[in-house]
Amino acid sequence: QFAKPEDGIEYRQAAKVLLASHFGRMVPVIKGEAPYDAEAIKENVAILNTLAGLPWVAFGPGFEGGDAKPEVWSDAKGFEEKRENFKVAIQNLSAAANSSDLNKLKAAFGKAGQSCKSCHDSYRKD
Ligand code: ASC
Repeated sequence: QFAKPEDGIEYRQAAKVLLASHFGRMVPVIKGEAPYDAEAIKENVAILNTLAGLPWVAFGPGFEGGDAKPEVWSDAKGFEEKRENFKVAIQNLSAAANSSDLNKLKAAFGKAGQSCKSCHDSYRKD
């Protein structure tokens, strides 16, 4: 899958760049600074849904390094819990987007952002 660990690290970082872009671009809508286009949000969240599954294959054994703390590997169970929490948060965000209800979207968006931050606080070097 990856010829060398650096390729995996580059892959997971690239996936995170895209995740951050597709997550962050919804902020103006969440803040009420841009109009809520339910169809555009649905399309964007569908992309997020796909992206959200990508980084993890490159966090397995042998992919230590990059911005990841050693705890990703020494506390693999804790990291897996964060990953599961994120998966659920993105599923809930998809459901909220598909409901076309801005208030549901705002709530689910906030929880997804907390999930990102909670994992970064524990497992990413600052
Ligand atoms: C982002 C991004 C994160 C999360 C986090 C939410 O857009 O890049 O890591 O949101 O900041 O609190």
